[in-house]
This record gives sequence, C-alpha cells and structure tokens, in this order.
Amino acid sequence: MSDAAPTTIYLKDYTPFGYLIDSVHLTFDLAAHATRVTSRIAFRPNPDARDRKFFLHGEQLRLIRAAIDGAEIAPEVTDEGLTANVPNAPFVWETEVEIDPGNNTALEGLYMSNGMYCTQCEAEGFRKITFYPDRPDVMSTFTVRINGDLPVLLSNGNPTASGQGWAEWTDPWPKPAYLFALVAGDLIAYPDQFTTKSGRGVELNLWVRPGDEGKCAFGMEALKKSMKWDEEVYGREYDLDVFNIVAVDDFNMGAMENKGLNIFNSSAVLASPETSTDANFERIEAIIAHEYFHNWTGNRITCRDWFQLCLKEGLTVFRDAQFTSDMRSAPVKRIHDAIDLRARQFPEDNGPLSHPVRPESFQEINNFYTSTVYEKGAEVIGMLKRLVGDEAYSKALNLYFDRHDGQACTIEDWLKVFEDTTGRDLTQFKRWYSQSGTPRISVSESWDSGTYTLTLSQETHPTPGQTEKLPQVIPVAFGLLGPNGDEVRGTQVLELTEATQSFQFTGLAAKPNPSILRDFSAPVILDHGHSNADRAFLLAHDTDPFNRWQAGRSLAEDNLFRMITQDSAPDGQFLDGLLAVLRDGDLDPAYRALMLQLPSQSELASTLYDSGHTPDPLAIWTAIETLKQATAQHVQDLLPRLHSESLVDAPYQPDAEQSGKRALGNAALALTTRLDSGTQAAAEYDRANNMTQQLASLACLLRAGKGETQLSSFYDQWQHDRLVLDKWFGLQISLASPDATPAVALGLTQHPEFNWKNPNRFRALLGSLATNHAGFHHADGSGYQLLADWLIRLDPVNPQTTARMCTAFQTWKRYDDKRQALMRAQLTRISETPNLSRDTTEMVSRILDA
Ligand code: 0A1
Ligand code: ZN
Repeated sequence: MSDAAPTTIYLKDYTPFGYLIDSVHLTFDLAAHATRVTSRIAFRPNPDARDRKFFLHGEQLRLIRAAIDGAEIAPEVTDEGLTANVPNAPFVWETEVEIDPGNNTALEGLYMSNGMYCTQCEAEGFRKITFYPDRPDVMSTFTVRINGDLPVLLSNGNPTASGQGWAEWTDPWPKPAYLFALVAGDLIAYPDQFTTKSGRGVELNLWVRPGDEGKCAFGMEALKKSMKWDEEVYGREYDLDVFNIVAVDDFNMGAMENKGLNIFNSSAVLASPETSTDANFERIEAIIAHEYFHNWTGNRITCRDWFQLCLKEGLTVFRDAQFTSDMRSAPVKRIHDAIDLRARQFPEDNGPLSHPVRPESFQEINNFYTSTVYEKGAEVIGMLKRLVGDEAYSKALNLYFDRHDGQACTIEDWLKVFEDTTGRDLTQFKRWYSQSGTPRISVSESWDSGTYTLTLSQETHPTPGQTEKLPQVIPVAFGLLGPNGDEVRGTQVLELTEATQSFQFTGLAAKPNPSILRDFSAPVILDHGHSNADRAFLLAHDTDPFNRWQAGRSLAEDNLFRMITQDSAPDGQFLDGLLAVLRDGDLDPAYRALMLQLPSQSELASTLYDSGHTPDPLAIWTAIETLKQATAQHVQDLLPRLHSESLVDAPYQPDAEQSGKRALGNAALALTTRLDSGTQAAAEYDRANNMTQQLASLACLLRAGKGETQLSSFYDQWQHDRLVLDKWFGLQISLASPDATPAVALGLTQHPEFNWKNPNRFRALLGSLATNHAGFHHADGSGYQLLADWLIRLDPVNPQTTARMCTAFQTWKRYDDKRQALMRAQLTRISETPNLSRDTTEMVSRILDA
C-alpha cells in the first residue's frame, strides 16, 4: 500500500475507455512463485470516447517486456498500472509479466490453495494477473493457453486444443476481465450432461480434490435444475459446450460466476447427508442457481461500471429467490428472506455504513458487495414486479435480454425496458436506487358506517450523506378480514407514493381487521399500531402466510420488549397463539418451526434502540432464555406429538418436506431439552445418521451446559473433514454462555486446527464470536479486543475478509457509554495500525465517522 490518501471514485465521473479490444490472447507458464503471463491484445481507438489516455491497470506485476506491433517499448509503470504512447489506429499490445501466486494470501488475482492454482478477478483482481483496462465496460473474447505440469488445466469458454502439460481454451462470448478464470490442479471430475431446449449438448463437470467425490451429487442436481428452470421461466439457454464448477477451500466469498468456469468456496458446493445440514443443502442449491443465473444476468449483460453492481446482483438474487420458492416452499422462503433482511440489511441501512442500492462513490469496491446491493437490490426488483404485474415483468425482461445482450449496462437501461413495456413513468420509483435508509411506515385507521379508511405515512431517517429524504413508491400488499376471521377483501396492492396517503374501502358490514404488507411486499419497517389482540387475531386467521407468521413474531417481540423494559413476565397471548399454531397439523412443519423461532438478540437490540432504549445485551439474552423456558413449559404436552410428526421414515433427502419435518423436530427437541436436561438430546445424538440431527442434538446439549463428551467425540469423528470442523469451531462459540464466550473463542484460537489464513476457518471462529450478541458485547470488552486483535493480524494477509468482518462494529453507537468507549478504542486501534489496507481503512473510518 502506498501512503497516499485514499482516493474516492464517483459515479458522476464515469467516462468510457479510450480504446476497444477485439481479442485477447493469454499464455500462462505456471510456477508457484514465478508464473509468466504473456498477453497479446488487439486494441483500437474507441470512436465513442473523447479521452485517449492509454492507462492499463496493473498491481504487483513484474514487467518483463512490453511491445506495440512487435516493437519493444518502455512504458511508465507505477504501483497502480502503466501508461504508454500508442498509435491512433488499431495496434497489437504485448506484455510479459511475472507474478507470485504462491504468496498471494489476499485471494485476489491468481493464487494457490492446497497446491491448486485458481483465480478470483471480481471486482479488480485481473490487474494482479496482467496489465489491462480492468473495468467491466471493456469487453473482449479471450483465448487462453495454459502450460503447466498439472493434470487438469481449465479456463473460460470451450476447450479448443490440449496436449501433455498444456491446454487451450477459447471463450467466444465477449466478456470483461472480472469474469476471467483459470484453474490448474490435481482434480477429480464429477461429470454429467445436459441437453438444452434447443438440443445443444452441454458437458457438465464438478471438479474437486481427491476425496471429495462423494460430496458432488447434490450440487450437480442443483445445477441441472437451475439450467432447466432458467429455460422454462426466463427462456434463457446455456451458450457453451461445457460448464465447469470448481470447489476451492480458500475463497473470500461464496462463489463466482466466471464465464463457463464457476469457482466455488467448497462450503458452497460440497455436500453429503453425513457432513451437511439441511440448511447447508438449501444454501448450496441457491448459490449454484445464483452463479448459473449470472450467465445471463451479469455475463451476457454486464455492468457498465461498479456503481451498477446491483444491476447484476439484485436481479440475480431475485432470480435465485424465485427459483428457491419454486423448488421449495414459497412462504417459507419469503419468511427466511425477511428474517435475513432485517438481520443484515436493516442494521446496515440504519447505521454508519448505509448506502444506496446504487452507491455514488467508493474508495474500495470490494466493500460494496453488501446486503444492501444484493438483498435490498433484489427487493427493489420484487417491488417493481409487483407494481407492473407478472406479465409486464416477463415482457420487460425479454426486452432487456434482446436489447442489451452483449452490452455493459446501467440502472437507467434496466428501468427503461420497464418504461418502454408498460408506459409507466419510473422517475419516482428510481429513488429506490439512489436514496439510502429503510422507510418506516406508520398506520392509522378509521371506521365510519361501512367505510374503512386506512392512512399510511412514510418517513426515512437521515443517513450518512443524505439528510433530506423524499417519498418513495411503496407497494403495500393489503387485505381485510371480517370480525369472524373471513377475508372480506382479498390481497390488493396499494401504491403509497405520498408522504401520507389514505385508502378507502366501502360497503363493509362490520369494522374489519387490516392485514398490511402481506408477503413482505416492500423492504420497510412497518409500525402497525396493532394491539396484541389484533395480532392474536391475525395469528389465528390471516390467510396470508407471511403476515400470519409476522403476527406471531410481533407478539413475541412485544412480549420480549416488555420483559426487558418493564420486567413483565412471559404472557399468555403469545404462548396460547403459538400453541394453537403448533397444534394445527395441517400447517407445514417448516412453517410451524419458523413460528417457534424467537426474534434474535440483535434484532431485539435494533427494536429497543429504535424506540429510544439503550440495549442491554445481557438483559436481552435473559429475556429470550426466560421466554424459551416458558414456551417449553406451555407447550410441554404437545412436544411428544411434534416429535412424532417430525419423524421421517424414508432415506434422507434434503428436500423441503423432509427438512421441514426435521426443523420442527429439532425445534421441539430444543424445548424438550429445557425440561429433561438433555436426556432425549443425548439419545438423539447417539441415533443421528445425518449432520442435521447430529448437530442439532449437540447444540441442544451444549446450550444446556452439557455435551462435553459428545463434543469431543464429534471432533474425533470429523477432524479429517475441514467443513465439519468449521462447524465444530463455530458451534462452541455460538452457544457459549455470554460470560464465557470471549474466553471460549480465545481458547479456540490456540487450537492447532485454527488455520486462520483460511477464510472459512477464520469466519467460523471470529464470525461466530461477532454474532454471539451477548458474548461479543461482554461488559469487560474482551470480545471486542479479541476480534480487533485478529482483524489487525489478518489485514496484511487478507484485506477483503478483514474489511467485511469490521461490520461487527457497525452498531457500536447503539450501546451504553462504556461499551461505546470500548468499541471506539478498538476501532481506533485498528485504524491506527501502520500500513492498514485500503479496504479496512475505508470500513473503519466510515464506522467511526458515525
Ligand atoms: N459475484 C459473486 C460474488 C463475488 C464478489 C466479489 C468477489 O470478490 C471480491 C468474489 C465473489 C456472486 O455474486 O456470487
Ligand atoms: Zn452474484
């Protein structure tokens, strides 16, 4: 890192690159510490550009030779790239550089993982491979030759030639450099094939390390289902002869959609019933779908610049959510998504890191792969679809694919296809992309002889850099229930566009009960103004599964809130309502399991903070424990029935039906453990023949302060399996008591298997510390200190993962003065570390500036 002040890049400064590229030829001579990369690039002046400065990005490259049209030149090279004088006509650019993948611990560019070469180029990693205009709007076809003494040599596109120790790949589809990929290693293929709807045969391979072959079947099935679904639902076919997926152990994120060669964190693709939980299977299915869907939304149509990241990510998350809803249960998926959004995106959007779905400036783009860009970005598309309707949505998407195939696009291009298809003016809707913060909706109602009037008001609190907020277009799915629970008005979408707006419903026989924001139709905070009686009514009668669940959630939250702020006891309204839902054997077990899940500690902390209280982590933890204990007692008689309803007498399948049953059974087991101090959980542990049940019963035991023997036999059983060992590390910290958490985490950092340079292992340990709310916020500050120690240690090794994990401190201003001071001290200590990376510098300074 240079000591220069970090530079900020602005969306408004965008200009096109001065040159276009007709073709790229790359040759890699692989060597762990001295890989040679030779490039031959056909440039020509870009008629649409005014600025003809020839600057190529390049970092950590040793330039050996550069030439233009065969004549050697001596370009001016800095830490960030090179400049050269070039002809004002087409020319061939050549360079040879040397790089050191064996010492690349940042995992960006070409690096090594367990003897295997692999790449990660999004967002700006290609500049660590060779000199290049490393920006998404410069697209070209690529031909790649790999010379290396390894059995498997892969790159993007189709294989075009190979021999002993070399292979050549050609990607006919123009792409930006961030989609480049190369893999070389001693890998085993798990092969399959797929025939597209137009009859093209595609060879599929999942490449893994020897020993992992048994964990490939599920991922392969998920890939084939994704390919089929995209044909059926979006009319999108695959466009190469081969599709390769590679599993790699060292990876900063979940996976990467490189054209024809997706690279996956092994945790996001490898699965077996013995080693993976139902939740792991579901996540893997979704990530495989996500990366595959990028082939059209991201690769064929890419982003003009990184400010447009949500163009590909929001849309692709939306598509993978649709896929999961189709493959599994739509209501359950919607509830999971709402829980996740509230847990991750709302705190981001209501704290120092708040930024619009399309940010307007950044220092380090890696810091903007956020829940706001991804998940809120997907919510924005869901709202658009709800507003224009399914048919118009599908027409607009067809127009998008027809009009923009092969282009690097903007949010303006995206919205224009909707405007052109529907004739609708989306000017106000576009605020969802530029205005940060979570809108809050408040409700008032009136009833007058047959007419019900609903008044909705919206308000968004100021966020960093944005003090004035304008009203947004908010689709509020809405229905009315009569006093006996019948639905008197089915779901319709109210369009809230003003700061305050009223909606009237006439001809009603009696004062109805409103069901507002059905299906979580917008990413907003809704203050219903409901009484607990209204909530109990909706919990019993709402026909909308999301709002029925929400009613139970709100009852629980209100109860917890009063327990914390007024020392109230667990109350009957919530517990009775819950009991009635649990008894209803017609309800999906997965749905009933969700009903049993209480709000998380950090969600309660948000709620408390929002209503003017200072969250006390220990009081929150205690209230949740007390309510769980009361729940166990209240539903005690039902537990044996829930247990029997959850039994599966068929071979293990990670599908929605079986995993729903297991979720209910395990939720019941957690309650049972509170009453029998672990007898049943210990028996379940001994009987478990899949990881879902093994881990759930172990968790019950640990939560009860038992399970020492099981924990160590779990270690003995699984010490050879790195993904299961991550669970072993994580579980102990997640379930440690508040008082013990920092010490347990510290102890585990001394374990010989704590390979902290592996991002999965680092996250398993320190990520679990950061998400154990009461433990992390230990009053003596030892949780903060431990995390900061390790972030400081990791930063020079892996800035990207370090910076992401700084978000653990983003809520620091919510807490009491003492905790604030402790957190500020750690943030300051991180920020004052010499040579801190650009990634971490930006994150810490944004968090501190709150
Ligand atoms: N585009 C990938 C995620 C990804 C983003 C950045 C990375 O490195 C900085 C790696 C992967 C996706 O959405 O799946
Ligand atoms: Zn993505």
